[in-house]
Amino acid sequence: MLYEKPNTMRPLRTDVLTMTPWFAPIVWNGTYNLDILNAQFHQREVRIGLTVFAIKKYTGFVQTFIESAEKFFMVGHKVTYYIFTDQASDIPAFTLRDGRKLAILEVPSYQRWQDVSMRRMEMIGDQSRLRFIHEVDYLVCVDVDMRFSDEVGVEILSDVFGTLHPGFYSASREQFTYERRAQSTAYIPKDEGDFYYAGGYFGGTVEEVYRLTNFCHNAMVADIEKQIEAIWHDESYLNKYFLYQKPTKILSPEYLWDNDFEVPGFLKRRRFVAVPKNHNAIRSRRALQGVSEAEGKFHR
Ligand code: 4GW
Ligand code: MN
Repeated sequence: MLYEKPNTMRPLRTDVLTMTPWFAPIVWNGTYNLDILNAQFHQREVRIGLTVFAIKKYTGFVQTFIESAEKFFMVGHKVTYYIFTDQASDIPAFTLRDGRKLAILEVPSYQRWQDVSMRRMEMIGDQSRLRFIHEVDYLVCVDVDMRFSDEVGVEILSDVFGTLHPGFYSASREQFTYERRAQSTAYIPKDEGDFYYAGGYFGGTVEEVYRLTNFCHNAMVADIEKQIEAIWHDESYLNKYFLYQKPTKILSPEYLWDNDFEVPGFLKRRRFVAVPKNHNAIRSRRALQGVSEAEGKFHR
């Protein structure tokens, strides 16, 4: 394999943070060589599971999601799509590339959308233990109201990874919408926190995803007993987990973007973007100083 020698005296990106203070890479275009990484992951014959939930009306997002993933997600690797749904008959049939499979997991629906969102943690945890551990090496767990619009490959894989929320990559600690009530298990004090991670994109080895989802689900159940629900649901518990169990890799907003946002110069690629949906009255917009209305919108 031929490629340019890394140059000790020349950083590949100087406009963005590419490494956390705990030495976890932050994945930006231009910081890695995909050919080298592909060779490493092919050598290990790595199998990747991609989980999404399509409950109630969200079955309508599945077709675009899968078709775009076939073009851009982990091309050339072994992939299994795991679609959790309450209406298996609404999931269309797909012709997949070689080495790729699709499994439908029938799960209950919840009346409140907050529960639909939060219970993902419990269901991913359960299936990690029962099924995923026997079938794949890594899991990538994402929202379904999205489409892939550029390559997403093995550069994202690591023991446990999170993704910078596109509305908060430049926000201050005080602006992060962590849970601020001390009674909640998701509580994060004003003077703590590294990044604001998105609820809709995390992953890692099956074992690490089990630990993460199990923590978030247990924290949520503990809160239910105290009759409190964290402000941004599963996202709040995920942010609490990552505060003390720091991710080993972090994906830049290239991996989770909303085309309603103005595209900043440092964002060289938009690999996975929100599919526009009606933000109706059910979805309260958060009021946030310093963060634009478009960015607030990202949070229902
Ligand atoms: C408001 O009426 C709703 S419905 C908010 C979320 C709903 C929902 C979410 C749903 O009815 N069915 C469903 O499968 N979901 C799953 O939860 C789906 O995978 C979705 O991507 C994920 C998170 O919800 P969301 O994408 O609407 O959240 P945001 O607006 O933060 O992207
Ligand atoms: Mn979403």
